[in-house]
Amino acid sequence: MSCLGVFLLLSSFCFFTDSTSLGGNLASVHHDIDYQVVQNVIYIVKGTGPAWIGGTNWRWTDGTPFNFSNWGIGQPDNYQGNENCLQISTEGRRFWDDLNCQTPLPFVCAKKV
Ligand SMILES: *[C@@H]1O[C@H](CO)[C@@H](O)[C@H](O)[C@H]1NC(C)=O
Ligand SMILES: [Ca+2]
Repeated sequence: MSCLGVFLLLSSFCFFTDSTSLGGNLASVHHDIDYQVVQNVIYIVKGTGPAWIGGTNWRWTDGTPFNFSNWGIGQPDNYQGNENCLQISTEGRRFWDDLNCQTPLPFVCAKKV
C-alpha cells in the first residue's frame, strides 16, 4: 500500500490505488482541484485510460454531496439499463461516464488524513 504522498500537499486526502486497505473509500470529487488530483493519480499509476471513482447511482460512496460533475456529452446514459458506476478518464476527452460496475478497471481510493 502506498499513499501517493505528493497529493497530500494538495488536499487533505491520501490517495491510493490498491485494495490492501487503509480503509477509505473510492475517491469522490467536489472541486476542480479534486478532479485534477484524481486525474494525476491515475496518470502516475497507470498512464492513461479509465479508472473507477466512487460514484454509484449519483451518490458518492463516502456519503458526501454529489455537487460537482464532469459528464461527457450524452452521459450518463445508463446504457442498456445497466450502468451504475462512475468511471473517470485521463484521455483526451476528459469525461465522466457511467459504466457497468462489473467492468474490470483500476480504481482510485481516498482517505481523509
Ligand atoms: C460540495 O460539497 C462539499 C462537501 O460539503 C464542499 O466541501 C464543496 O465545497 C462543495 N462543492 C461545490 C462545488 O459546491
Ligand atoms: Ca454510459
